[in-house]
Amino acid sequence: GERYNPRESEPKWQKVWDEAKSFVTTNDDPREPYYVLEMFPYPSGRIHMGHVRNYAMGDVVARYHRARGKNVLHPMGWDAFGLPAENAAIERKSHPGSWTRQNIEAMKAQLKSMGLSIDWTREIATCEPSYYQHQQSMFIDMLAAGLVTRKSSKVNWDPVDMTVLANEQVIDGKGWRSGAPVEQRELTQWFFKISDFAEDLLTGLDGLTQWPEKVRIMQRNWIGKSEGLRLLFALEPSEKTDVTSIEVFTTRPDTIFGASFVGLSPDHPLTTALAASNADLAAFVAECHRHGTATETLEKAEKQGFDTGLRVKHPVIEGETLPVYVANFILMDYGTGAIFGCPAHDQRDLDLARKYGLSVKPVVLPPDADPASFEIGNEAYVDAGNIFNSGFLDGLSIDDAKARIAAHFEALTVDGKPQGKVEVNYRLRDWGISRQRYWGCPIPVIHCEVCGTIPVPKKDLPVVLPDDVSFDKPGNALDHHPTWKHTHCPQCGAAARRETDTMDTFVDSSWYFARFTAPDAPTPTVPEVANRWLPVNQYIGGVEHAILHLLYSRFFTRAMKATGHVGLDEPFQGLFTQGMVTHETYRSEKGEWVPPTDVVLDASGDQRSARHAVTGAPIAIGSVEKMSKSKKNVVDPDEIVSGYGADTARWFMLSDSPPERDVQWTESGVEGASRFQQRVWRLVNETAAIAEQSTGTVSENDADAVALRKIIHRAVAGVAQDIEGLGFNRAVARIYELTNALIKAREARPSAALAAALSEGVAKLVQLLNPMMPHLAESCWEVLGKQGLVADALWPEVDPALLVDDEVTLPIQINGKRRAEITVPKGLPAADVEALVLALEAVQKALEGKTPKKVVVVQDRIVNLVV
Ligand code: ANZ
Ligand code: ZN
Repeated sequence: GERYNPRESEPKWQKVWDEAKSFVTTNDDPREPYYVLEMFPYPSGRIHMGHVRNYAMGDVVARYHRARGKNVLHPMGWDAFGLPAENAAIERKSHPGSWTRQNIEAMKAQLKSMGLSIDWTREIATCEPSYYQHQQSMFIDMLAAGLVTRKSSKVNWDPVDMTVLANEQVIDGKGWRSGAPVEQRELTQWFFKISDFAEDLLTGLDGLTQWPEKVRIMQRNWIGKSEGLRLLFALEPSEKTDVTSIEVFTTRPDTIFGASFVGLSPDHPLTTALAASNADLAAFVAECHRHGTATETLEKAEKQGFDTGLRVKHPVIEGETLPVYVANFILMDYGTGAIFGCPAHDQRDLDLARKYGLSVKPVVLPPDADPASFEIGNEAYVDAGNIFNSGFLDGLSIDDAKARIAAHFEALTVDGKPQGKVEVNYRLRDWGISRQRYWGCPIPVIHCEVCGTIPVPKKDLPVVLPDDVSFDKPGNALDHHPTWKHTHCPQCGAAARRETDTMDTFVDSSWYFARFTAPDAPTPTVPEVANRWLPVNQYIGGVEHAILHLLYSRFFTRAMKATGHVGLDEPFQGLFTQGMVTHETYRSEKGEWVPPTDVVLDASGDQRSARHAVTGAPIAIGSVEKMSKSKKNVVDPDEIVSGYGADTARWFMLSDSPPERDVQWTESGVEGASRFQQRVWRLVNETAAIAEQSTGTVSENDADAVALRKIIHRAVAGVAQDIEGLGFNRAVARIYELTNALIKAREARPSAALAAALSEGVAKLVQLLNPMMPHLAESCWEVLGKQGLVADALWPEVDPALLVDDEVTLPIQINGKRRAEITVPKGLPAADVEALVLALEAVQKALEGKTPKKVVVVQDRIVNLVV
């Protein structure tokens, strides 16, 4: 017969689905709703293999639940604001909008060529006013609800991109895009008060049982709840300051007897006051500011301190005093911006102590350590143990000592205030959303000299980005625009200035899943509609979004609830994070990276070698790495789709590894997938011919037919179970098995009964394949002469009787020794089993003509003969 031709068939079916509106979802459909969503892409220009994997998985889930009779919502959109568009505009002297919209068109065509079951009528792009006007409207609601503030804060400033960076955008002290060393600046910024929700976001994690545990742990750590003590240290009188005490925050008050210094943040008010009359200290503080504020940066930077000359009284050791240092690793916006240092049990404190010769006194004794000889080297001891060297705390566990010392300080006073106060702290900071860039959602406020900061009235929304911008000068093109920012105060009418900051693009992606439920509504959401669809039943995306995007979305959903836009807290019921797509790397003799398309692989035995496709020059095969432009080990989805077809690419992506792990793209793997496609095609065509001739029905008595039907029904049940558990590779393995069994049955020149089972099996195979290779499945469905589209067919019914094992194999023992076995129907009466056993050749031989004294049949378990 003819080979299957995906190049012809795939566009044909895509057109059929399109015209039939097969995947258009309505909100008033009475069927049970099911919402599956893949993280929407940034329109960078082209889709990559990571997208193919992500969307192939989502499409399997969508098509499967559709076959299960659900009303499936499976939308797609574009995370379309952001810096790369501006950078591209600068490079190409074009406009970020036209660059972005062109990319969207190109990528949409690519996605369409994958045959995804997406409702394109719901497409949204976050850069369009039709989307961001609602974001502006919700910003105004959130401002009114007290969920937004404006405050001056230290920010990470990227001196090349001329913008503020979020902490996460600072990698090793450098801007994530520019690579320039990040500086600190003080700016007035807009913030979402995510920290108000710290406890709720933390406890909410307990309910997210369909999320990967590792993601929940990352979120927990990010929120960073710690219970500790605020503790006052009385200052020794000094002419340098009038201040009489320093308040620190500690989570380890049990180590107080090991304290050897008090540390202040470079931004602590006392530091600032002292620096005013101390040039060396002022220089030290300035040096600290030359580095970013990201926690990660501070952890890695060398610990530096400055001795202020001030001393505090040791709070538990009579007559002792401790020096007060300013230290670069102490943050002003955590705790109180001041600490006490216990070098023996904190690495940062130890680094500082070793550098400046401060005392290191251990107070926690590791289990089994000798108190007389235990010493700290260059590593702080941070694990469990009992307290020693600590007066009235000696012998207590860490937890008991914490409680004991907290009670001790709570009962004392310094400056007339309690010396200690138990306190809960969160590492989570408010979300700074101001960006000094053009290509983002304008923050809808107006600054009036008389009235202050006034929200833009909703009737004046959207605040649209001006199109006529120039990027000649670095910085914010909105700010440089000749007229845009000049406006009038909505309250008093005086000349006023528009806010020129735009929102962090993470805001755009914090609610798009809700907008998809009513993408054309005149309000941000239609709450009844949103509440019916949400939470997203299954969200699928990269683990790189495990913290920020997911945390921001969880916050935003709560904020939308508080402002009446949705009625729930958690946006994503099920979360799945897929692994990456990797490929071998290749290098020329000169050490340059060579793309896979230029490489010919040879194999002789176990030895693999490679040469250049054109020049024949030898090429070294390198390690397997995540596909990346820098290593040139990328495979272009377009080439695969035009060469092998979308189904082959999808199948390979799903088949080769568990979906949470990395998958290695190989030529041979893709070829295997392509061959499988042809095998299925041949089987279906051959079976269609047999089915036409065969008039037989499945007979209960045809053992081969019953056996085949069992295989078929188990595959149907198993594939369903695997897809529901997102075990796509296991589902694929089952489909391979079923295909092999069907091919074997066909080659056996089947009886009429077997032929009927075979044609049942082939039809079901096509339905199992449909979520993964939907184009092939439609073509097969057509060959089989089935009504309608397989995309609309309901998932095949499983006959439960065919799932139970109805035969058992019993071991046969003669005088306690295993001699044979027998397979019998389950529950066969003992007398029948005995007769069958005695008739067995192996048993007769072993009995040597004797008659057994006793035959014991344990039903469905074992047969014992005593001779
Ligand atoms: C004394 C001590 C002894 C500490 C010891 C630790 C170990 P978590 O648990 O993450 O909340 N700290 C407090 N405020 C700080 C700030 N603004 N910047 C930098 N470090 C600060 O961390 C709390 C601990 O980090 C606190 O407990 C304090 O050091 C330090 F053996 O106090 B600890
Ligand atoms: Zn005004």
